[in-house]
Formats: sequence, structure tokens, C-alpha cells
Amino acid sequence: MILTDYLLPDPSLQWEYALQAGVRHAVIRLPEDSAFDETDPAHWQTLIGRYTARGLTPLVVEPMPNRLHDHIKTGDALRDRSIERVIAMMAAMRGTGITTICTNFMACVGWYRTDNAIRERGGALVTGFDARAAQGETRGNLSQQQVWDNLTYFLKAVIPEAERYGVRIALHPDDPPVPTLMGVARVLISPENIRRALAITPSPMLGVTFCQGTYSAMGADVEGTIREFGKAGKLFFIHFRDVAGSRDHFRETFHDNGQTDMAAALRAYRDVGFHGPVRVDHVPTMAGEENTAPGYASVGRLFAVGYLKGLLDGLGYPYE
Ligand SMILES: [Mn+2]
Repeated sequence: MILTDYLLPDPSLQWEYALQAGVRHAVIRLPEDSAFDETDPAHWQTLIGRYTARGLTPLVVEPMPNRLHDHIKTGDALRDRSIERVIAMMAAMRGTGITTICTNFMACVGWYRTDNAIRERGGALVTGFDARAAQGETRGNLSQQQVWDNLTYFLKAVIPEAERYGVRIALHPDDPPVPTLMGVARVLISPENIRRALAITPSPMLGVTFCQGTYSAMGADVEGTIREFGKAGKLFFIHFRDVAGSRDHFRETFHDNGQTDMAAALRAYRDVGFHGPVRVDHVPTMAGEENTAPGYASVGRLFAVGYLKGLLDGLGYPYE
């Protein structure tokens, strides 16, 4: 595996913690100000230079820029223009060393929680979701068929170009993996539906971001699904995390305190020969930290990275 961390473009304490924990590769979120042009190779070079100057090598972009993808997911009037820019972006990525885009297809509502301050072990704070608490609010109106159609339109337009530019599109499941949220249908909510999505445009450039906690919340056989997707060459990127509960009612946990056998999951990645990028995802906010970015605090990441490295060492699973 290649250990990575999710690092925003401005150098921060999290960059330093990652380096000190032994992480030398980055998952980057692109700048969202209008000064950054994702279709301009020079802008990419400048951005990547910030990371490499500090000893971090970017490997993955996450997410697909929302200012483009939002139109694609809803299929609005700006969809075609946005797809053109996604394709131009992939062209601009050539030679950057970044070969994977972590792509979700949650329209109107992204990853969503009904509580951001649930007490986990020792009083650490985690996020959670309760379907009953999410009822009543409407943020859109899209049917299952419309979202499948929009996903199909996107993949048919983008995957041939991804093949041309050597960019891997790694589908992230919908989190929470419920069939509808606030009036908007969700489709990437089960292994079966993920299989269906991968079959829309079969390609070595179309695979998955295996967000373990989301698959666990689906009620999926996490280990078995890893083995299935791994053998099919569809594991592009791993989100290492866990939850307690099921899709309609769950909370995040420390990485060693959830319902998934994390060592068994890692054994499965090892057995299928996965050597791609992994990052720890959604960590508790710990003592002394402000809960300003639930799931994305710093100290819990250190614990998670250490736990991941310990398991990998115990399994004799090589990583860099
Ligand atoms: Mn994830």
C-alpha cells in the first residue's frame, strides 16, 4: 500500500503531522477559488510544487471539483460545459504523477451527518447519522432513474477520455448509503449497485474508492467485497475507516473500535495484491482540539495512521 493523507492546498500542521507519522504521499483537494484553473497545466505544476517542496508527493485528487461535478450530478444546463472542463482537466493532469480522481456521485447533498458531536471512547467526538433526524428537509428532487441516467451520461462521456489520458476514476460510495436523502435519490449504496455502475462503461480506468466505513454501513461483507473488487482489478483507492451501526443509524468510531475486523480487511487487500493508495478517513476529534471540521481533525489521524501501520507491519504487508 501507499500511505497517503488528505491534505488541503495550504501548508498546515496536518502536513507536518503526516510527514512525522511517516506519510510521504498526498491526496489533494483542489483550490476552490476562481484563481485556480483546473484545466491549466501551469496551475497544476504550481500547486503540486507546494507539496513536493515539503517532501509530499500528490497521487490522488479528491473530490472531483464540485463546481463542475455538481452540474454533472444533477444534469442541469451546465452539464456539458462541465464535462468538457473535466476532460480538459484530465488532459492538464498529464505528467503530474496524479493518476486517480476519487469521484462520488451524490447529487445535491454530499456526505451527510445528523450529529457532529457524538461521544466516542473517552469522550472523543465523532459524527453520526440517524435517518429519522434527516426527514423533513428537501434539497432537491431527483429520482433513482434520473441519477442513474446522469451517472451513465457522465461515465460515457468521461471514461473514454480517462483512458486516453491515463486517469483512473475511483467511484466513492454514497455516504450515508441510503436510497434517498432530502428528496434526492442515491444510487451508489450497495455492492450490487456499484457493480452495476462499473458495468456501464467497462474499462480499466473505472474502479472504486473502497470507503470501508460506508460498505460496513451498507451491511456489506467488507472482506468479501474487497476480495471481489480486488480480483477484478477495481480497487483503485482505499478509505480506511469504520462505523458502528447500519445505514439508517450509525456513528463513526476510532479505527480500532468499530464493527469491522480491520486486520481481516487488510489481509484481504494484501491477498488480492493491492499496492495502491490508502488514506485514513473520518477520525474522531480528540481532547484539546476544536470540533470545527468533524471527521477531519488532526490528532485522531495520528492514532489512525499508527494503528494502520501497526496492522500492516503485523501482517507483513509492505507499504511506503
Ligand atoms: Mn470515504
